[in-house]
Amino acid sequence: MSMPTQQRILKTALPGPRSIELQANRNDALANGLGQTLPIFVEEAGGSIIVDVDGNHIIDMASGIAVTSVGASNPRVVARIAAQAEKFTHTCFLVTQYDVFTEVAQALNRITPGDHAKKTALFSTGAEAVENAIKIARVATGRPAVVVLSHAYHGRSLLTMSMTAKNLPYKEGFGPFAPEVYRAPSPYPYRWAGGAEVSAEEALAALREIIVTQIGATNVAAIVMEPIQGEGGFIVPPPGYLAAVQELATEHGIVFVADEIQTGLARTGDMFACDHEGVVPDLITTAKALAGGMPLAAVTGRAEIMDAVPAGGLGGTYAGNPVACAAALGAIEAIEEDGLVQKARDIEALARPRLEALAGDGSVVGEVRGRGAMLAMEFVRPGTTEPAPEIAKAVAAHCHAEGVLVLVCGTFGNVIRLLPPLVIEPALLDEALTVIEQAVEAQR
Ligand code: PLZ
Repeated sequence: MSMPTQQRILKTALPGPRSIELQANRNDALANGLGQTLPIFVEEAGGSIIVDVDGNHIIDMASGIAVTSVGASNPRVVARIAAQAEKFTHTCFLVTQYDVFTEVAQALNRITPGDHAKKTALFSTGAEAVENAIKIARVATGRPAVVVLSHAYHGRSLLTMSMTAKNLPYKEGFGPFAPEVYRAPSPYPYRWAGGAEVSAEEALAALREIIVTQIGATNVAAIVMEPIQGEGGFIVPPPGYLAAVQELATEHGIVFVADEIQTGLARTGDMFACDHEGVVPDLITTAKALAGGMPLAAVTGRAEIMDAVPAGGLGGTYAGNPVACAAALGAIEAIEEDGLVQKARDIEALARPRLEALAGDGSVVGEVRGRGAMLAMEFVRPGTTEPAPEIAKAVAAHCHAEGVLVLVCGTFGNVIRLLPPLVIEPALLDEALTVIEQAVEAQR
C-alpha cells in the first residue's frame, strides 16, 4: 500500500475536468436528495490527503465527518480489514458468531467512561445506535418519553430525525414524526436569550421545567445529548451542565444517553468528551471514528440497563459486521498506541490561537469554539451576532478552491468546522490554517 505524499498539490482547478465528467454521470444516475460538499471524485486517500481523479492532493480537514480520525487508509485498519476479508466477510452475528464482535465490545466496555459493569451491542450506523439506545432505555424504564436539545443532531431515521432539531434539510416534508420526543433549550453560550453567557444552573432549570412540569419525570425514559453538539455548530455547554444533567436523570430514574458519535474516540482531546468533566453517562453511543471508515456503531452502558431487552430484541443483518469489527480493533489500537488523544490536544494548541486571532471586534468571526481537534468558527455580520451563512459559504468555497476541505455546519449554516485526521502532520495543518486565514481575510 502506498501512502500519497502528504502535501497539497493542485494540478487543475477544482473540480478538475475528470471530476466534471463523472459529475454528469452522477447527476443522471443519482437521486436528487443526496447532497455534496465538494464535487470532486476520489481516486485514493491516505493520512490527511485526498487525491482526486485529476491528481489533485487536497488537505482533509473533515475526516469524512469525524470518521477517519486515525487517518484515511490507516495501515493498522487496512491490514485488519484485509486479513478478516480473507477469512470471511459475513455470517450475520445473529446466526453464527465470531469472536471479533466480542473483542470490540470488550474494548468499548474498557475505554468508555466509568468503571462500573458495562455491556455493549454493535450496530452499523450512528442513527441505528441512537435508536437502539432509546429501545433499551424504554424497556429498562417502562417509560415512553425522550428528551433532547435544540440544535441537536441524532440521525436521519424516523426516530432520530424526530430527535434532530433542524428542519431544513433534515425534516422538511418527511413527517409525521415519531411521538414522545420533547425538546429543551440547548445551553448555547453565544446565543442564549438576552445575549448573556448561560450558566449551567440556568440551563438545567429549563431542562428540569420541561421534564418535571411538562412531561412528568416518571414518563421520561431517556435524556439524549451530544456532549458537544456537532452538526448544530460545535456548541460547547457551560462547565458543569452535563454532570448536572446526569444527576437530574439519576434522581428521576431516567437513562442519560451521551451521543458521542461525533465527539468520541479521541476527537476532543479525551477518549470521550464526557471524560473532560468526569461525567459518566448511563449509556453512550459511538460510531464514526470507531472503525476507521467502516460502518460500525455501538451502544455501551450499565450492564443492568443494557440487559433489560430480552434475547432477540436487538440486532440487524449487518450489525457488527466482522470486517467492520476487525477495522475497529485496528482503529482503537491506533488511537491507543499512537497517542491520538494527545495528538488531538496538540492540534488544538496549534490551531486555536490562529483561529482566535481571526475573531474580535468588527470581525466576521463572532466566536471560535470547540475542543481538541473539533474546532469551529461562527460567522456573523460584523459588529452584530446576526448569523452570516453567506460568509461561511464564501470562506468554505475559498478553501475548497485552494484544496483545503472544510465543512460548514450549524443550525444557521454559519459555522465552519475543522475535523482533521488526528494524525495530520503539523506542517500540513499549518498550511491548511494559512489557507483558512486567507479565506477569512478575503471576507473582511
Ligand atoms: N449522532 C452526534 O453527528 C452523524 C451526519 C451526516 P449516522 N453526523 C453526520 C448527514 O448529513 O447525514 C451523527 C452525529 C451524531 C448521530 C449521527 C448519525 O450517524 O452514522 O450518519 O447515522
